[in-house]
Amino acid sequence: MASKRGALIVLEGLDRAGKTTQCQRLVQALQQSGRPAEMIRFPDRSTAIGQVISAYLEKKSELEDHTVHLLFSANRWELVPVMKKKLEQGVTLVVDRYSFSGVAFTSAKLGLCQDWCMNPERGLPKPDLVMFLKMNPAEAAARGQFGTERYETSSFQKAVQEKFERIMKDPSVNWKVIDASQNIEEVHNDIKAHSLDIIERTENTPLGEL
Ligand code: T5A
Ligand code: NA
Repeated sequence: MASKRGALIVLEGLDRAGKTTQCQRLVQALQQSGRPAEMIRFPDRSTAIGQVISAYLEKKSELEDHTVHLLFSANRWELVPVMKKKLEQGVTLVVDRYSFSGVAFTSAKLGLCQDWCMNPERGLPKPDLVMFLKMNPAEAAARGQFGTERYETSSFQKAVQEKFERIMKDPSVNWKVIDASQNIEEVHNDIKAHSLDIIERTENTPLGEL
């Protein structure tokens, strides 16, 4: 590779673990230190597919379980050309949820197996680092605005947590567990340290595939 590429950094976790807050803080910190960085979030509710997903999450529409899973996946695939271009240009992408949310949430619904859920994600750009913001589902639920969207019930979040624990056992993905019950600044410092390290270590390596 002629020039240094950006890193693909993903934040995962239960609803209200602080992913969006931390993605924004990380992008800001990277930019302030002179490293080009941008944030992406999934679902990207701005696209045509994203609007279908958003209506489903807001319980304004019903969709069959496999169908909605494939829409979440398609919503990632439609962003791949832009993501690859930015990474090649040296921009680090900080991503708020990715394939792992897709697999954890759908497989937490009864009857849909993890392998089936992972298949449409195969071939997507592979994150250089996935940080799991770990916290107790009950504590997460106590944070602001919990309980309005489709998956925001404590029993479902507990099932999602168990799925994430299984997904994190995959040694082909670079997982780091972050204690998300700390205050915003402490969580940020942990995330920033891991991110600076991975940006340096991946800048001369090729981007992988899931
Ligand atoms: N989904 C998603 C699928 O089923 N399949 C998929 O493929 C994908 C990608 C939408 C839903 O879609 C599902 C998963 C979700 O159920 P979303 O749009 O990301 O996902 O959900 P949001 O509602 O936007 O965000 P979350 O609920 O996930 O919250 P965050 O981003 O984890 O938390 P954040 O940063 O917004 O913080 C929540 C509150 O906590 C406070 C914040 O100020 C805020 O009020 N807070 C803290 N308070 C104390 N201490 C800290 N350390 C704090 N950090 C944040
Ligand atoms: Na969020």
